[in-house]
Amino acid sequence: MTPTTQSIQPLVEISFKPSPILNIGANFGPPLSLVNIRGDEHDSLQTDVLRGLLHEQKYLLPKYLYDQRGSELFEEITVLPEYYLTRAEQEILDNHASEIIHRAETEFWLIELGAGSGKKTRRLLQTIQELTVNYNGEISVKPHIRYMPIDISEEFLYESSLALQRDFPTIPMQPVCAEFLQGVEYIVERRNQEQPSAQLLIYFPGSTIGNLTREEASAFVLRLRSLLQPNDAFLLAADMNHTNGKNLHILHEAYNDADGITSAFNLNILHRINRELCTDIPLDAYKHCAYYNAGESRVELFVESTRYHSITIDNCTIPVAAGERIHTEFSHKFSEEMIRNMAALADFSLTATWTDSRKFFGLYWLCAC
Ligand code: AVI
Repeated sequence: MTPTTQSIQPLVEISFKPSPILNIGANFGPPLSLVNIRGDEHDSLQTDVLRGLLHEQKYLLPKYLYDQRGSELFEEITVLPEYYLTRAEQEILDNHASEIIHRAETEFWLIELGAGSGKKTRRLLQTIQELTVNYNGEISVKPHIRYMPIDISEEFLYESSLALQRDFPTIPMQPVCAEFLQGVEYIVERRNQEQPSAQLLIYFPGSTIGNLTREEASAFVLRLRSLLQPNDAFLLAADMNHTNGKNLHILHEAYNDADGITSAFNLNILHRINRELCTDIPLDAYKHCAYYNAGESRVELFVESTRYHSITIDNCTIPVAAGERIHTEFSHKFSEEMIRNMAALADFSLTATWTDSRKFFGLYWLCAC
């Protein structure tokens, strides 16, 4: 596939607040361009929904939770008092960003899986920017360091990268619109051609790895490792399971908040199907269901039917029993041991672990052996 590039115009007005000790000009910073290697292929909602509803244990693929409304609801989830994950990861970065960035080689490219516009990414970029201060207290562009976020949503990636480039003008940025591994493959090729000595540091934030099945997660880590070269690193964020003493109640509440935002997020998948496939799923017949399965170390999310009805899609009528559950998402949790083992199977070695003060969440430095 031929990459297309979209130039992001250099900025005339820059709305960052320069630190008093640093001398940053308003037009400072490299130009920014977005590479799109995603192509035109799009998901087939109808095929996927039909396949899932005809399965013995009915399911809907979790990626369909994230339409415009679903993404907005997820943003609301991240600030809920019960949803500790985002704050815990932020706490780790607030306390250890410098240590993390100093573990990297002098020449490195920070790759983020998911368009990072939020506080977590900013914390890392702030630390990198501090590295670029010279002895006169001025900062300069350091071409040996780059920030490259990968995301499938071109618009979101473009907007968030633009804001970051404005605020961190000394860090060269190259957003890549692609599936995660497709994007890493592209970046690896560029590294090999442009700066073979640069270390790749792949940051996978948010415990998003937990939304894959265990098999998918292992396959993902294995494939990622196969793309990397020795000494590249994988900075993996993962929510912890109950085996280090985390209360089961904490895990349950995080997905059953008092304001019903997680419920709205989960049930929104049915709204989306009705809207996009013109189906007539009776929304009032469903309720949110989420619980922690300690045996599997995961939260399981379903939408549960409260009465018998049927769903018709493409001339196919599917009965749904009262009490029947349709699976929508897994959120796997990990002990440090589970991370170490998954890493070892893929030829990564766990060389550093950072946790928040309550030991609810972990950030793991996995070095490609
Ligand atoms: C995106 N992901 C890490 C969230 C999680 O915690 O598994 C998705 C989520 N689903 C319900 N609440 C949050």
